[in-house]
Amino acid sequence: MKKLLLTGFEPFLSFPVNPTMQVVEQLDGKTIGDYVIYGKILSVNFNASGDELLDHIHEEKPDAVLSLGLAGGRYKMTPERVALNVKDGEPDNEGHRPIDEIIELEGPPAYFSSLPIREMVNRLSDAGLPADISNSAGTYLCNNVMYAGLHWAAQHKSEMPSGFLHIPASYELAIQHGKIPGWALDDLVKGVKICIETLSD
Ligand code: PCA
Repeated sequence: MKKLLLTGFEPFLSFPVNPTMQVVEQLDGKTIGDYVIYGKILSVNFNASGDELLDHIHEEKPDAVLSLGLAGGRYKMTPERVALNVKDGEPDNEGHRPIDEIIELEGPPAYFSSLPIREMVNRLSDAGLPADISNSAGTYLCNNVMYAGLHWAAQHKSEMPSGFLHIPASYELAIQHGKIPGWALDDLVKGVKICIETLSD
């Protein structure tokens, strides 16, 4: 059986709950396709989250990595196409706010996801779940973690598929927030399972 490292994030900014945490908690320890799921929650901290991901990669030695992030306001599930070598944006949970910073001084400007993102979108759509490829993971923590995983794989000449899926808010979060669309948590879980199944075939 192969191992899949599935990560989510803690709450941040104006989002008092993060549905990625709930999805990861529900799927941790489950078997999906060829993979046993190892679920971990990352902090929303520019100085720590990339290293947290790499520590989990070193500890668990996964065969694939799928990181989840909340994209509050998006209507669809969106596998990300690229990670940029940039940190910039709103303050993280420690109040740290990088402006126009480089993540890895020696790293390339960007990495493409090594997940089968087109197949993921096709299968999500076939299952009746709105989905699209996103061409920007932003420059906040999600991009930072996606870049960290792909940079590690490049440096270690690893063929481990790695990448990022942004998910919409849950109903619970949408109601608390008041200005963003929401999905049923069960549908968010179903969509993430479909993406993981795509890795098995
Ligand atoms: N989403 C944020 C960071 C944490 C999360 O769940 C992002 O899109 O960068």
